[in-house]
Amino acid sequence: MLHLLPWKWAGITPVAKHERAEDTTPETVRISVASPVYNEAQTIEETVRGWVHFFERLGVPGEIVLCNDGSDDTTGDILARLSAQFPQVRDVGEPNVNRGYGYAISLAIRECRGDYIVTIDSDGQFQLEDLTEIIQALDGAPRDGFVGYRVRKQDSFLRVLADRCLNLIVRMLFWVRMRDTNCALKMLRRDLLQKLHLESNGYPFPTEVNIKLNALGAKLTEFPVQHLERTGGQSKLKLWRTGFQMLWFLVYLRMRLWVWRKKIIREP
Ligand SMILES: Nc1nc2c(ncn2[C@@H]2O[C@H](COP(=O)(O)OP(=O)(O)OP(=O)(O)O)[C@@H](O)[C@H]2O)c(=O)[nH]1
Ligand SMILES: [Mg+2]
Repeated sequence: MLHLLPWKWAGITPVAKHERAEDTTPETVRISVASPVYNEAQTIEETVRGWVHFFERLGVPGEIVLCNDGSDDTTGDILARLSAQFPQVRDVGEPNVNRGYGYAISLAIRECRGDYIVTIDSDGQFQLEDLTEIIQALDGAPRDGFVGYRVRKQDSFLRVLADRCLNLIVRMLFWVRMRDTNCALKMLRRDLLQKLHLESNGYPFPTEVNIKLNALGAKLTEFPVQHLERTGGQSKLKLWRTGFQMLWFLVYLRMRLWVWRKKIIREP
């Protein structure tokens, strides 16, 4: 029955699992940041430098894995310069193809080597500082992960409304008790996240992660996140297109989880 659904509408292209490049600094990397980047020339330098300084200030080893897929501004050049300056910064994207938000962040996640992976947007609307206390207390309280909820989403009325409706639909359809089911900022155990079968190549990606972790019974803690206004560049999210894709994806996921619970497929 799953084959009857038009996959294209739901934006599904799972990233193939593959052998990663040789791991040269395995035990020094504790936290990896995985982030998608697309046409962010106006803000990316400040954002990445901010992340590098965040780890320096905290005294925690960290790496920053970015995936720039097909930007047609100077984002690629800026990332090349930053990677040359900071060995802990890498761009793992394919420069000539644009495959979408979810596909890009999946590629970045696949290349991470830290104990925990932080997923975050690269447009400067989220800050790693919201994770400070969690990271400082990590050894004392091992959890499967931490998922953010935006205290106040800085967006137009229509987008905030659409986000609230989505939240409600996800909570009802999937019995997810989280406050904000589509928040991009999370910190999850690497082994857990890299094993997850993730399929969305678009904006439903953060919701997919939350729904699948919830279905697997992961021990997650919610934390408050400040959502800032964009200071440069443009949003790539097209509300109607994304909304339509999201709804199709949720229909697909509902069916997939049902089939998984019946033990017809092995992973959610
Ligand atoms: N690699 C890659 N990154 C993307 C793509 N689309 C968006 N991004 C990145 O994903 C992040 C979120 O994109 P935005 O367009 O800001 O979307 P949003 O934050 O959900 O929506 P707004 O609240 O309107 O800003 C940004 O850091 C973008 O650079 C894509 O197709 N490929
Ligand atoms: Mg944004």
